[in-house]
Amino acid sequence: AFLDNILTHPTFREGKVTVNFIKNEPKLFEFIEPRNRANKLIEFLGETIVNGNPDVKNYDPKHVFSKPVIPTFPKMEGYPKGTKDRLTDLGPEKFAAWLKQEKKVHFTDTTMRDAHQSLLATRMRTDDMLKVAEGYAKNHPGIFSMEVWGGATFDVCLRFLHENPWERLALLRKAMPNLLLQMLIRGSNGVGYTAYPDNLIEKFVEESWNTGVDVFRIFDSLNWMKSIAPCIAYVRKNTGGLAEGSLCYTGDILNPSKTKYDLRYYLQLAKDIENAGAHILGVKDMAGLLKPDAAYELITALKSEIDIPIHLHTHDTSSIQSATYLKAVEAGVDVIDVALGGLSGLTSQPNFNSVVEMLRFHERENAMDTEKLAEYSNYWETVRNYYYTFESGLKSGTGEVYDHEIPGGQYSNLKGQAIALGLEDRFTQVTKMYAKVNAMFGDIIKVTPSSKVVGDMAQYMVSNDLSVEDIMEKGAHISFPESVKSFFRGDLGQPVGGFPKKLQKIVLKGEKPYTDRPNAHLEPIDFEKELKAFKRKFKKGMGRELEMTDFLSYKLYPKVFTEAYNNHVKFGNTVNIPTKNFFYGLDIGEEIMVELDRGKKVLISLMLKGAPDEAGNVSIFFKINGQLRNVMIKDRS
Ligand code: 3PY
Ligand code: ZN
Repeated sequence: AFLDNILTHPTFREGKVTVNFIKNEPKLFEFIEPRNRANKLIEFLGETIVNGNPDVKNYDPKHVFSKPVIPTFPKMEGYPKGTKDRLTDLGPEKFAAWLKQEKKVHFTDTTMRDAHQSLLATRMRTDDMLKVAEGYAKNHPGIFSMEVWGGATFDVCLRFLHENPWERLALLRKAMPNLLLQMLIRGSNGVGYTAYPDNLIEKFVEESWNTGVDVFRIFDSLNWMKSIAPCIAYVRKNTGGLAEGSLCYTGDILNPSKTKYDLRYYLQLAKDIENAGAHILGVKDMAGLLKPDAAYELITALKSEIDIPIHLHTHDTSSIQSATYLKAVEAGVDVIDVALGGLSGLTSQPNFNSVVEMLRFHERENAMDTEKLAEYSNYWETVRNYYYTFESGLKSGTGEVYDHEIPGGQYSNLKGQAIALGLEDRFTQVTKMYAKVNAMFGDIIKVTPSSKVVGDMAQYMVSNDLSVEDIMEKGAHISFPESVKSFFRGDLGQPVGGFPKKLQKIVLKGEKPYTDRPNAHLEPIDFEKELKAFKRKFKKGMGRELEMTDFLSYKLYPKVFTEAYNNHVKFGNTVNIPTKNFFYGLDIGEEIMVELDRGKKVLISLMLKGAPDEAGNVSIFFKINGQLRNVMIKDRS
């Protein structure tokens, strides 16, 4: 019929067909599209089958995957009311007041952000989240917030998963309309590794709210108020959401020999954050250094000094952080961060299911349906298997974290690299060097991106056999890693107590550092003009009109966005390919159902994989909805 429609079209009949005909009459040609899209998908799958997903290392084709069981939930029409409804009713100020007067402790579930960032190198795909998001939100309306966005997820979505992070957020928003959605934002560094123009961060905050974020956990990698305060102001001005200004905890307030970050320091910072307009105070213990007794002391003091509710975040790297939570709960903390069992523990957050049990019959108990929590935990535990090539290999908690102070996510990353290279013994050298570098830098706050600077320097020194003395004595002849130079130049802001002057001179070699906000040196963005140019540059689109959010992705990560775009042009939309097949291809005879962009589903099966010809091309036969198709893939091995 479509052919008839074309053949009988006046333009065609009058013999005036040009390329414009297709452009002007897109409806007539719609049939071509799904077919094109399916062809692109098998190009992608073919590539993965022949050459492997470039992001995957050490895949064992004999690895056994089991099928995750999606918890069944009683069919509910609507969603039970939750915290998002309350925020809409009350607005942020009154919401914060409500939270503060709650007797029970509340929970943030980090499974869809920090947990997989810390355990699986941030590789969790949207597809696996969406399978359970709706049911989870319906079954657990008592959860305070779902941390689902920001941190490293933005970069990894674009760079490795061929996903649009904004689309992830929008889809999760739709699936969980009753719960607060939370993101992590690195102050003036946004979701990147260096400072961005202020108006870019402002626009980013606004679009995040428009797309679905309610709680903005704002921190700075040096605890620098000049990076935290503007971001709090943007949330207040451009959104109806909650600004959670956060202090990053390091050191040990109970250790009398560690005087730089003492209780007084944290109390002052908390007051500054409150005065900057935060609705909630975040206490972000990114390395899991806050010991139980220190937590009691810190939270008790904060509770008496500030008026906003307190939200505690930790990592279980040492394996004792649930004790910290218990003490914090007894000191009156308002919300704590936990991850569902299957993705909890070690460098991730403490186990949600167990923390709920720990607090059963406690006077601040917040009863949850633990049977259902367990079902979701089991789901994640099985899903986790799809990501096994991204596991760090970490097997147990470590007390050494109190010495090296490496944040959870960074620890599993570094450890994973060492294990993969067979350099586990070298890893201890790196962690010890990490501590030395920190001391040499003047004992700084270490969290993305400042933690990366320390890590880069430590790895550089270990691999070049350099000691601290070498740096201080022969540094003039050493060319330092880019991130280190940038740090000493002031690109990440100013550390507490300033830079160690002698080392700064050695690193910068005469270049002049600055002491004001790095953002002040950056040209503001002319959104109107640049957005137009952006749309022209990427005019092939991504199967849809490009928007402001795409432009923001581009401004934050120009190179990564361009690659994601090129990938999309080549392979189309790959987000609906099941995770196992996205990373590891298909087995002969395996059949999968993939949804194309507009709700159209195709059945794809792998029939045959040929041997490479002389030119190295491999012929692969698929069936798409029963029809045989063939792609030729160059074997690049
Ligand atoms: C991030 O910035 O991604 C973090 O999770 C820091 O802890
Ligand atoms: Zn964290």
